[in-house]
Amino acid sequence: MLTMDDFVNEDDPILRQVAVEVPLPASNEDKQLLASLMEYVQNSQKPDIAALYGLRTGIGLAAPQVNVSKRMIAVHLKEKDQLYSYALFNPKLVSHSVEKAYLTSGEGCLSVNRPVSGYVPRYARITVAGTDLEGKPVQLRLKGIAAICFQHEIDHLNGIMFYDHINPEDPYAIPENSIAVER
Ligand code: LHY
Ligand code: NI
Repeated sequence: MLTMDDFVNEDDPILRQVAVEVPLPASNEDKQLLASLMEYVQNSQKPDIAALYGLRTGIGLAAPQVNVSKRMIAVHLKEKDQLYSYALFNPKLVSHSVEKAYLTSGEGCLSVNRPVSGYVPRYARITVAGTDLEGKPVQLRLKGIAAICFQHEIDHLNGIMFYDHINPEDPYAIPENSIAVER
């Protein structure tokens, strides 16, 4: 099982690399890693297990964060009684709205051990395609926190950190044509 010891530091150059596609059908090794990304996120949301192993709570995780530069992400979150639980190989943003969205509380990152303030402009609605652990193609239409989380994780596969999107002149400038999303 993954713990914080498996995470790279914020300054690790792997977080700035473009991760490679996972050849499909996925190898057992790649499947195991993707399953462990999901297991981490789920465990991190169980207070007893998180406390026992010192896990920082998260809703999403990408392989480069655990030192593997391959295109895999796991997202596990509940929003308005809907569960979004997806472990995907080669997730791809296939389309997005013109309208943007930002979390009013800003974003954090399991790879960043310091608070970073400011609004992170994201697309309000996205369509993501990828392949699940069983090798089945998946296509998702997302909005709200789920859309924001998927964009944050897919950014990690492209070497992009959430704070790259914050307006350096005015971190709390409301992004143009955007809606506010409460966590
Ligand atoms: N995980 C963050 C987490 O707290 C993702 C996230 C996304 C935070 C959007 C806040 C807003 O679960 C990661 O940093 N994964 O990369
Ligand atoms: Ni992150």
